[in-house]
Amino acid sequence: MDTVENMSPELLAFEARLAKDEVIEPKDWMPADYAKTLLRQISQHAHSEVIGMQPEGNWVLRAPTFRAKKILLAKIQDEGGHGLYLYSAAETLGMDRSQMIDQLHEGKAKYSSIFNYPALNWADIGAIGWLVDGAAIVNQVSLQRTSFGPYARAMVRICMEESFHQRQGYEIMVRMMRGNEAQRQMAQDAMNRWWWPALMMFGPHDKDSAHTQQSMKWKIKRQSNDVLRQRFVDKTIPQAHFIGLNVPDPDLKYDEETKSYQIGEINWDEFNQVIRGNGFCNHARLSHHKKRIGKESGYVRLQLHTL
Ligand code: FAQ
Repeated sequence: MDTVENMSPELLAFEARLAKDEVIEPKDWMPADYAKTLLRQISQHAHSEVIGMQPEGNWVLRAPTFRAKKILLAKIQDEGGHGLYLYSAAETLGMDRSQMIDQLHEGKAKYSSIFNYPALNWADIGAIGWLVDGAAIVNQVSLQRTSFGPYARAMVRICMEESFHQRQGYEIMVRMMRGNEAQRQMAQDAMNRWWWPALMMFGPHDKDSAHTQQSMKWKIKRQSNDVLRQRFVDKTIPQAHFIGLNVPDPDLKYDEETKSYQIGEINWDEFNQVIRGNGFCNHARLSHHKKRIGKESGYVRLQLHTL
């Protein structure tokens, strides 16, 4: 463990900068493990944005109106853009995008568990925008203050776009809840299937989270998994109730004192299965990605060192 006596002058200066909330830039000195943690998190975030285009992409040709189709197309395009900003931010740490993609294809890098669930009906597109983008915003607003400059700046623009995405999803849910009984049932069914996986997006409980403690010391993460999950819960449940959706949690309680909801236990076995590759769509998502931009696809990838 580092003590002030055995810390190098560079490390002392780095810690002092963090303590003053200074932003760390790519050419600044940084501990190797700080860079490694950032590269892991930012590249996984980038992979999530790009893999996350798949469940929605499936619905572009099936959108119920031309307006809905245009909005969905614009949203999916934004997600691709988010992937690009994030890959660019990660590349400033010295690894090029093709290497990150190889890590994804080899199972060495993850992407968000949420994208291993299928989008079965049009209400799922509403639930993805409202719940998945809604959860992503809560996490990403916090990351706007992350200590690494390129990541923090990417988050600012991403959050603005995610906020539009969240609203387009909620609009779909509102419309379906104002529709006929079959449409209301579709919306409730989507809520039932996406609620718990959306809560899992924030990662394991703080006590079980391998990286939170160190990432918070480095100010890579500004708030813990549980704090952000609770913020999402308190923000989203009133939105569900407002349009008449039930939250599929028999243990849900409202605490008048803290003005906060207490949720039931998350199914961590399911979460672990999904991140180990055994979710409904893991195989389909990765094989589609490999087919499109894998080594054998014929897609020419730019290598940083050739630029
Ligand atoms: N899925 O110690 P922690 C979006 C892994 S963007 C899969 O707590 P950490 C926009 C974790 O990597 C959604 N794996 O980890 C959109 C670690 O494994 P590792 C993506 C997960 O990093 C919407 C292990 O478990 N957002 O949705 C998950 O401190 C619609 C231990 O966990 C981000 O990536 C999970 N849910 O905290 C796009 C945000 N949770 O790496 C298209 C940035 C945990 O050691 C359509 N990332 N793991 O092998 C973060 O804020 C953090 O990385 C957390 C996890 C909070 C996700």
